Amino acid sequence: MPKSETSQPAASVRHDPSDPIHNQDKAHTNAKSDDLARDTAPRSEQDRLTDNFGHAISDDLNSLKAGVRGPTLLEDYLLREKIHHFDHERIPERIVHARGSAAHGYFELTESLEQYTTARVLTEVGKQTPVFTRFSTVAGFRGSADTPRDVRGFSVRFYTDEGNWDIVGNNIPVFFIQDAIKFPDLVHAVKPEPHHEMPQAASAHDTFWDFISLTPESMHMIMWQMSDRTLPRYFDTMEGFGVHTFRLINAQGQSTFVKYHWKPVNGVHSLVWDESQKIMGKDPDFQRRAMWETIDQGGTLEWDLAVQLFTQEEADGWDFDILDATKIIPEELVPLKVIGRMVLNRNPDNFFAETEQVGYKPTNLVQGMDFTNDPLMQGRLFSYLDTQLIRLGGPNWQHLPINRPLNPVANNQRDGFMRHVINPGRVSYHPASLDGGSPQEVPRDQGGFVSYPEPISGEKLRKRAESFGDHYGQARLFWNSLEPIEREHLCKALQFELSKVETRHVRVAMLDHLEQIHPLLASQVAVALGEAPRADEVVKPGGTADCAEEMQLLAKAEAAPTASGGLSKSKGLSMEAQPPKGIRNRMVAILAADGVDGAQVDAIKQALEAEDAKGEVLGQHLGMLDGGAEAKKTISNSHMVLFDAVIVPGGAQSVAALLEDGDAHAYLLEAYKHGKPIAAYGEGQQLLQGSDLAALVGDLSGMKALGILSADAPDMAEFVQTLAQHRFWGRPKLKRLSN
Ligand code: HDE
Repeated sequence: MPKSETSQPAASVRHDPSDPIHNQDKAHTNAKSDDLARDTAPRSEQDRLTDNFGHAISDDLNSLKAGVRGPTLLEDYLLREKIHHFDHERIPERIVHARGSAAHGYFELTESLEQYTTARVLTEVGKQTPVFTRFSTVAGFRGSADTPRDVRGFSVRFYTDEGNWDIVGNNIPVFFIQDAIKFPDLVHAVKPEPHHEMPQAASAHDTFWDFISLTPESMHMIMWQMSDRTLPRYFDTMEGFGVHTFRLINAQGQSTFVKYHWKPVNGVHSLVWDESQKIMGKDPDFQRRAMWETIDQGGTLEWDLAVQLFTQEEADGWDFDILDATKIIPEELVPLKVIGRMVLNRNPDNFFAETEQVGYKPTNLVQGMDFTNDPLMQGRLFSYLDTQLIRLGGPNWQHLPINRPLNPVANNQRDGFMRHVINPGRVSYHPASLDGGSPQEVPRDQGGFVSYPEPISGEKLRKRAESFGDHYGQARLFWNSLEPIEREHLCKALQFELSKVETRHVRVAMLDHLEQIHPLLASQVAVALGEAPRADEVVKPGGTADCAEEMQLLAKAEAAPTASGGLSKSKGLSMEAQPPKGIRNRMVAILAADGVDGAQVDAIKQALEAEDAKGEVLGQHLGMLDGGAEAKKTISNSHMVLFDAVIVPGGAQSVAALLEDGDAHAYLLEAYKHGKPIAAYGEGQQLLQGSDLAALVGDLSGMKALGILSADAPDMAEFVQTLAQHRFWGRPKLKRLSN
């Protein structure tokens, strides 16, 4: 009889000390991790299994029955309690940004903003403020993949001494709409279509583009969305933006406007579309896993916080409105000032309790800060509080450990579902003289929050300001600022997305908008859709169409920006134009089989680790390979798209086996196609020379400038420098390999 059918109690299972999940580096504690520890259940000390009221359980594997083969008894309260809990373990997922991952860390201020604000988090240089930061996609469900073409959420909560401060931002500095009243429509349009709930986590469908084609204010955002910005490689290779204009208030009560920017220390890098799509199948948790493993192995993810500070007088001189969230403020008008660094260094202990239950809200500001009248932001001020009522089940969601602030909460609010705090005494109102009369209001000079007394008057109306009226000017500024390869990718993204739209008039309406940005761009998209070109010159798509030719054409397409402070292009918008910043947290595939040169593999791995990058041996089988390298992944259970580069080390027997292994050949083909560095050392060069790739491209030995390295022994300095460049776009196209 199987053991589970006996009435024997289960053997007590202690946690396995070699289990990596339980051995996370918990060295990175801070005030918030100590606070969370108050509610974190001890792991190994509690051996006795109990129900939720503390009664010890003798058998958790068999329900209470009338006879060993008889019906289950209603009396079985243990069965009912367990299933009751299980039945209610799901909460509604976020209506947007459902798919997300988060980590703990700290923010350290390096430059005081004392001249501009009294907020201590922005004035106490050297102080480390605990943070909890969540990255998300927007459209997909909670179980969707990490890498669709989508805007990414970038939410940072600072647990400051003066209460929580949340910057609930995105990885794109502008938004689709100018007014919050359009948000439900935007989200309904992009989400899976309501009749058949397709497609998942994708904007390439009719309802999205129908809405967009009727919403010209979205054109600037559309350019960002169709660029490689919506395909970040890792979380720590994407920027973050507060998007709206906020206020800082100094000790004299003066207001300065501020925009927030997160700049990744590792630089800004993206996937290519073919790679993104493959990753969704090969490892839908790709970015989540990369963050988890980096931190679990003692690494960090880091961003600098930069601000743009400006006055009302400066804003009055610009040809766009600082309250319009579809506009950036070009760095040439207001330079970025780096004021501190965020370091993420600790994984959550429990995904649900922390990442799922965190409720960010833009109204979490501390004294010395305030909002502006941006009509998009004004709607958000209501929405985030409202949404938690249903999602987290009532007005006491602030009590949840991940949501409560570090400083004490004291007020006379009481009751409601799931009240966790026991408030003694008879006073539940304010003002009160009973029970000592506390808590008392706090004057501004002692840290009480006071709104900036901006004079306001006006007629009550539903109208958009004329200063919000330019919808194409900054779209052109963005286009002009891109490098040719980025323009080519943007054009290809539009061709892909709009070719998925089944309704012709929607496709044509979008071409009309694109024409306003640049006729050459509109033309290249038009011909892919089978429509008449919008310019004289055009590169026809098709089996032999050469992207390089299309790229050359698009490179010539200079537009005439407006609403851009007189600039024709702006720095900081192109990712390609930014200089490489090293290889930290990059992952390199090392292809190996039995007989690999283990000493060479060790040297390669050590050289990568010295730069905080990682070499992963992919064997033909798991475990120790003859020759002395350990494979923790295999060539067939992994894929090139999950790595940033590939190395074939020496070892005659290993290389002979790889030459016979079609999957190994596929790594080289994929790396080549996606512009990633390829290196072969010693006998490894034979794989390169005899590969399917060489059969298609020809001799690969003289292609160092295109990121293909080969040598008798590894030159790791050269490899590191090559990897730092990420992609080599100029490689001849593989005309005989389809995407
Ligand atoms: Fe959000 N947004 N949003 N949003 N948003 C939510 O709040 C909303 C907007 C952003 O990691 C929801 O707690 C409205 C802009 C992020 O938990 C909801 C409007 C920006 C996250 C909501 C916007 C964002 C959200 C859903 C138009 C960039 C994930 C769950 C006025 C600056 C937060 C939740 C997390 C989440 C409403 C527009 C960023 C429904 C009404 C603009 C990063 O309240």
